[in-house]
Amino acid sequence: MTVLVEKHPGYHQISLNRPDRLNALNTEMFHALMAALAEAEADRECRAILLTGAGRGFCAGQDLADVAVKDGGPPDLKAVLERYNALVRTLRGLEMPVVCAVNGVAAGAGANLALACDIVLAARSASFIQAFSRIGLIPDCGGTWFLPRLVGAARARALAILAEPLPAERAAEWGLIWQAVDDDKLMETAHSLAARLAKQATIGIALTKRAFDAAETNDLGTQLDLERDLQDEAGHTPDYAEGVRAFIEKRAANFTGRR
Ligand code: LHQ
Repeated sequence: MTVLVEKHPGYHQISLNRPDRLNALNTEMFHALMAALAEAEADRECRAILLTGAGRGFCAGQDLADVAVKDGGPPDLKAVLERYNALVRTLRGLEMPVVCAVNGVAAGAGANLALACDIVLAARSASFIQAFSRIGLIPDCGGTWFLPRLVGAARARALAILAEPLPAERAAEWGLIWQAVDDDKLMETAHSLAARLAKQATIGIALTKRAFDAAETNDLGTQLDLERDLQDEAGHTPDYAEGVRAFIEKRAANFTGRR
């Protein structure tokens, strides 16, 4: 099984599982990952996802053995990228938060897959490598979009061109990720975060994700209009009614995550 799914109360843990290849992505793993995400989406009890990797790495990007240039020329890289693009679009569009626990090296598409998630934690020993330039490629999986937005143009360009490993702690200092965590605390921290998110107002979080993504291309006026519409949608959820009621009654809210 190239991807493992563990169901916890309120959330699914999805683990990339080719540890001897540092969880490099091949076609089978791609399909298994898409299926795991679809399963989480279809499960009404699932209100958050925890994505991580088995073994000492998070994900070493595309399995290079599958895309080696042979006598007939390069493989169909456009087809490979169509798959990656579908994966990134799916992650961003999921109507629930995705926590990524980067347990070890995240390279190439593996690094940018992590950046597509909503809240990224990384073990202190983990690192992020925009490995693409080492093999003559450009950052994909949204790398050229995520990097400058997260760390600014100067750092984005140097990371992409030099392909030097960025240690987790510096990644957190630079705003590439949310938090670097001691190795032995990573999974504990990630699980408690996923469990906490699974009790939050899920639709509000989904609409927040949508608003942030739209803000990347909207002008302020358009974004204000979008916030008005999404807030109206959030305001019609039972969780909004419950949230306000709980505040007034000075008790913890009991959110359902439903529309
Ligand atoms: C691997 C891989 C790997 C296969 C480690 N493939 N086996 C999109 C579309 C089309 C084409 C291409 O790409 C893309 C997107 C991309 O993702 S491009 C970027 C692809 N990824 C890379 O270039 C990273 C390649 N890996 C590495 O540079 C190193 O493995 C890192 C720095 C990640 C980790 O280094 P180490 O900790 O020293 O581990 P290692 O290199 O010894 O790897 C362990 C094993 O995993 C090893 O196999 P072996 O049989 O010797 O034990 C590696 O060959 C294998 N492996 N990454 N991407």
